[in-house]
Amino acid sequence: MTRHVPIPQMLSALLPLLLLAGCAAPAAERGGKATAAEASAFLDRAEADLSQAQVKAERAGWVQATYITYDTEIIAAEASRVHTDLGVELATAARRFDGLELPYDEARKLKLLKLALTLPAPSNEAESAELAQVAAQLQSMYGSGKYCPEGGGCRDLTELSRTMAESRNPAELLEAWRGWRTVSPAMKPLYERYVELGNKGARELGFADLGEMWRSKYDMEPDAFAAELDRLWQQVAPLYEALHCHVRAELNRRYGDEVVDPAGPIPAHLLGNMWAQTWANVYDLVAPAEGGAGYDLTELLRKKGLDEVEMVRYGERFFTSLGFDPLPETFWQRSLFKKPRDREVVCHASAWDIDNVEDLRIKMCIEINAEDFSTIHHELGHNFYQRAYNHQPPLYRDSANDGFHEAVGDTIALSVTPSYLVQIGLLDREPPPDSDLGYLLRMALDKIAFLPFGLLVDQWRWKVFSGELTPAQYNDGWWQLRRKYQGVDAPIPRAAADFDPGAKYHVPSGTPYSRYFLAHILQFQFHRALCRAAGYDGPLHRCSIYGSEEAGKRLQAMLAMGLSRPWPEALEALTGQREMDATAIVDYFRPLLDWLEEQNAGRTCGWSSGA
Ligand code: X8Z
Ligand code: ZN
Repeated sequence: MTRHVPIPQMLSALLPLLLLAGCAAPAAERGGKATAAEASAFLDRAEADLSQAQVKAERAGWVQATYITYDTEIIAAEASRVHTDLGVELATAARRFDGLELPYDEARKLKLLKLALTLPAPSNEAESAELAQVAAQLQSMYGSGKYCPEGGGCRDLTELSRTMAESRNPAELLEAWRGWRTVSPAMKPLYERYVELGNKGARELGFADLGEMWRSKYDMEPDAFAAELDRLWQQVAPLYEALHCHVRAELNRRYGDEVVDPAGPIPAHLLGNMWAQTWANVYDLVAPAEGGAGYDLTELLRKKGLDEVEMVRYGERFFTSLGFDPLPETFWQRSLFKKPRDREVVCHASAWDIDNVEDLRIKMCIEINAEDFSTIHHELGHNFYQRAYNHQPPLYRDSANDGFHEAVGDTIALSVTPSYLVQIGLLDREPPPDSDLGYLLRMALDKIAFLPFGLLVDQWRWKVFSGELTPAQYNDGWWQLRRKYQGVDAPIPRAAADFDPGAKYHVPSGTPYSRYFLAHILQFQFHRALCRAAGYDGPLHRCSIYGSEEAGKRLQAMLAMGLSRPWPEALEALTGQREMDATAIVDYFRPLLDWLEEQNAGRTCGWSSGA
């Protein structure tokens, strides 16, 4: 390898090997067969060095994300480069133990080491530095992006999202939708480079492309993982199609044939969300005529006069009610809860574990509404998971698979039921049983509506990484998938120079997305199992595990495993099942499906994807 390796780093990687061999070069270095003892020493050192580089990259990343400037971007890129280079170095070095009979942990850790990076850099020094810079720049461009119409009055994503959620004026909605998409075309050349260099890095590590590397992280063959996603999607697609049909019909009633084709895809600007990924903000337009949900959580939070920190306290108390320790004082001191007025930050919510032990934080521009109340639980789920596995060796300090990490906080949020809200004093009395339908419909507008979006973001990226979509086809390919899976279309013509995928955080930030699809299946599986552990046997949508130590113990046991065992074992520890299974989400929404089918009788359902 021609790449420069910092001398202290190289020495520290070799030191245990030298010591083990009594100062003679180790067998592998002498051209002999590597030994299990050498593998173990190599891993110890790799874990220590990687952790150190990771902590530095996390700190620099935190500062960049909470204070976007020319300098913080460079500092973060440099720290990330050092961490990535070390990761690539170690993944390559780990190959020398290929084929060696090893104890379980050594074999698993070597495998994890080869898969650990999300964005592997090429071994060429200049290319690695360029990739780190491109990645940091994309992140900044998204975070500081603004729509600035002629005549002044720039609006950022928070403001534009408010319009998307609240306005019922198609022209206003269209402007906000289109406006946010003026930010991303400038990302396109950078993204092309990101794809080229990321692919090169993945190929050097032995993968066909970066997409194959991402699909290889699930304790199964990459093709089997893609098939697994398809299988799960087939289980839930009828539910989505029924919801789509009802929502389209009601939007058509509201906006007319001019705006909503009663038999075609739904225009993407009418669904209450910038990406049409969740639709709960248009609940009032599609709600049952009688027996609505009976309360509005946003209103309750505002009436109570809660501030951002108090919202997070509610989330923490849910976890402590299950037996988890409260968050450390530093969480409250170091987190970012509120959008600063005087500097640019990446507002997209995230949870951090800066030192891989207990320096836990969230970064979120909290708004006082039901959506953010739920997102707070989502983020805290990450933090409680991180703390539960912090006793594991560094390479095991992660979730069983990335879908598990995304599912934990959402699982808890499923327990934020009306009866729970009564228990904690946010709601005066429980709504009558006939409000269940409204409650379920609102949940479906979040959870069911999300599923095809959760699937398609990586379907698009896999095609981009494999070269099936060329840069000239990036945007068209995106909309083909949006039509095919979501039955949603762009409200106005799009051009090849547009880069609509770049208007979604996870594309410029390089965050894999299949994890959220998995999480939306898994959270219902977790919820069902935890409700049973809590001794509950009524309808799943009314179950809250609040205060159940039994459920808490079950959850803690799985979280504490981290990544030490293949995910089916972690799943089994919590649910008794070894397979991801969409029957739980289908069971949860069963009463709604019956109602949707009644509503849809006589309606034309489905859409032509026009691919
Ligand atoms: O990005 C997130 C979290 C942080 S991991 C806020 N989510 C996805 C999104 O916003 O697109 C949660 C659900 C899907
Ligand atoms: Zn998350």
